[in-house]
Amino acid sequence: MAKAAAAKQAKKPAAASKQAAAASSAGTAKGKGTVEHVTFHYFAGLGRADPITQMFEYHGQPYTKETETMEGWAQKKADGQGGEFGGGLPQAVFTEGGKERRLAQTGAIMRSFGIRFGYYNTSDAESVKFIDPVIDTWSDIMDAIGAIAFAPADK
Ligand SMILES: N[C@@H](CCC(=O)N[C@@H](CS)C(=O)NCC(=O)O)C(=O)O
Repeated sequence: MAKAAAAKQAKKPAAASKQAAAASSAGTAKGKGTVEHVTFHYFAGLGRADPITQMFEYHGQPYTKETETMEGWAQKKADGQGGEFGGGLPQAVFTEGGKERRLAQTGAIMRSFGIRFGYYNTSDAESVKFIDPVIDTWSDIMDAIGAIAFAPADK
């Protein structure tokens, strides 16, 4: 019995170090997984760009915010520069492996960089359960505010 308890005790450090290894392989070290530079486009103010800015600041992702005006963005969209996924802002642009990458949709941008930085474990269903509702609720709030802010004057 004492032998079994001792064996169980001896196993504990191994389990603890396995856990620590798993945590470190999740890659939450600041600065890990960054790309050289991200330019994200959004209007003046924080709005949908707020969580992206916070994540980049916290993790140390070099970035520049390119402020768009309503008129300027409408013109870019008319000129076919609105991106392929809906045309709304924010959009994040960066170069990787010599190729320009453009991401649209707040949730997709957050998840994409969250995976790169190690904050979103794609093989753990709990990531979806605990992280996505925060992002999606934020988007819902922005949709509600946007419906008021961009409502036609007669509404
Ligand atoms: N589902 C999109 C919505 C994007 C969106 O509607 N953004 C607004 C600003 S908050 C916008 O760009 N409006 C102008 C447009 O759609 O061109 C997201 O979450 O990124």
